[in-house]
Amino acid sequence: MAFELPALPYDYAALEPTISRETMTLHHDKHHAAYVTNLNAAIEKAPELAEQSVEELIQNLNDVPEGVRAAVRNNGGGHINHTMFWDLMTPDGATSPSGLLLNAINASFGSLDDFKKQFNAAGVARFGSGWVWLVKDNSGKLSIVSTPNQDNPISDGQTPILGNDVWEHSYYVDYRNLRPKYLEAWWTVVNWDKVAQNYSS
Ligand code: MN3
Repeated sequence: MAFELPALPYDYAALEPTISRETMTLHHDKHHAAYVTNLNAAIEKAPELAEQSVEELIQNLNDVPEGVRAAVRNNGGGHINHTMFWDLMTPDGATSPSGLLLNAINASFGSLDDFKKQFNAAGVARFGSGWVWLVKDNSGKLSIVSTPNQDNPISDGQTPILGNDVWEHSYYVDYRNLRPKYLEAWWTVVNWDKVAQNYSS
């Protein structure tokens, strides 16, 4: 019943030149793999948690025993965040949103360009390591939030439909210290079909 590292849904080099094979290999095979290994080690210390999905664990962190709570938060978060992240990128999906999703983006941010600007700005403003997210509330309204470390908005009752990883490990090989350049380039590999699916589900 241990958690498992999911395979990448495309080749390691599929997102080049935006994200290199080297970055994808390190990011998936080393970083994501370590979150899974460390999450399983934490669950071994609290076997009563073994029946829960990682989503359930992260949604109800206060129910996780204190002795393993930080490990579950960081590594369960790392597992859930990266599993979502791989699916949000593609070499060949829709390159922009349409339909209901585009309407919701326009309603919340004015335009797709304004949305991207605000999302990138939130990613740049995250001090240290973390994520920037597009989240949906219960009424379907969209907003941008940023979380530190491997925290996921589901811990705050929000539903993430898009997220970008602004830890240095996601861009340092390809963009060095230039996080804004990475955030800007990343839109070329976003899988808007998947974002639309997350929005409507
Ligand atoms: Mn990462």
